[in-house]
Amino acid sequence: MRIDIVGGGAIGLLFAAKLALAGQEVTVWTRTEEQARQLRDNGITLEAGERRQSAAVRACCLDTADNAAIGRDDGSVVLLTVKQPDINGRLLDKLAVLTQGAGSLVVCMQNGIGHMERLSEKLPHARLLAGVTTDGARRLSPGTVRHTGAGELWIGSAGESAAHPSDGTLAENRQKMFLDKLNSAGFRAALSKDMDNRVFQKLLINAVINPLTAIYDVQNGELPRHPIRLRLMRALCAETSDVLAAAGFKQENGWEKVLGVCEATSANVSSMLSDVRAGRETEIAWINGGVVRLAERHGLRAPLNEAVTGLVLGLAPFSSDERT
Ligand code: KPL
Repeated sequence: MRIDIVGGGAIGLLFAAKLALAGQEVTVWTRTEEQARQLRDNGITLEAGERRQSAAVRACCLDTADNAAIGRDDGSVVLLTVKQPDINGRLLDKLAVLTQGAGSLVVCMQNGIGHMERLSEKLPHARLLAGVTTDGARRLSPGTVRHTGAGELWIGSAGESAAHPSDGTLAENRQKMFLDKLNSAGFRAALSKDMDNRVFQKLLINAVINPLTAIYDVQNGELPRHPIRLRLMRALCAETSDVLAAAGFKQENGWEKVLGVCEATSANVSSMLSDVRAGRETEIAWINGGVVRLAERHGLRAPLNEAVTGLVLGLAPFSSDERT
């Protein structure tokens, strides 16, 4: 079974390295030629605790590879690890080629909501699954990743893709085989029949922690340590929970879970704060922007989600024209 990992960020490198070390044939599809060349030449260095291992992988730049090199007639298992802003028309066209073979499977690991609909429109032939992981990883360089915490991976159908027609047995067999391979590679991976709730639960956590850590420029653990920040966290959590409840999300102890993640990932710089610090586009439009759109669909308003969306968009670096 061929495994294609799309995206050379922390999660992409972590999965690629561990699967390759377990003997799987893995191809990493990167955004830049430079990273693909480095991965081909030196492999991926995986750090975990005091241990450093090197994993050999195939690597190619997805944007510049020609379609003949991308297509897999025998179908593919794709782990889509790129961030939301990278799911653009060009990437969707390339994914359509990568998954053209019968029984292709795409596991989507993004934060936020809205992307599964776009992917299912463009990839009607592939089986789309949502993936939610609590494994922690930090990319130290384009070829080095640190596994910062072992977690769990849940995969399964979600949203409109839950009703997505598939070719049944072939894709389902691949799904089972893929889970086996993930578990043999040391991940704790399982199939979930409750993915919508898992996706919404992750959305609630990201909708509170990500924008506020980015706005206040603090690590996850520092966020609740200040009384005013704590008040804002609680208010954003309550508003988001109400929207998710209106959308049918069964929730239990949402607030406690948000605080638990702050504690468990206390030394983390959230993905949104890292994007803001690096001047990259953030996932705000799919996290809090996604909550605002969901609220509208259910006749509600979500003013705090709107406010943090505006503030994080305002943190985008000025273009050189605006600076002068
Ligand atoms: O998923 C995360 C992120 O940073 O995107 C959390 C859970 C907030 C951990 O940092």
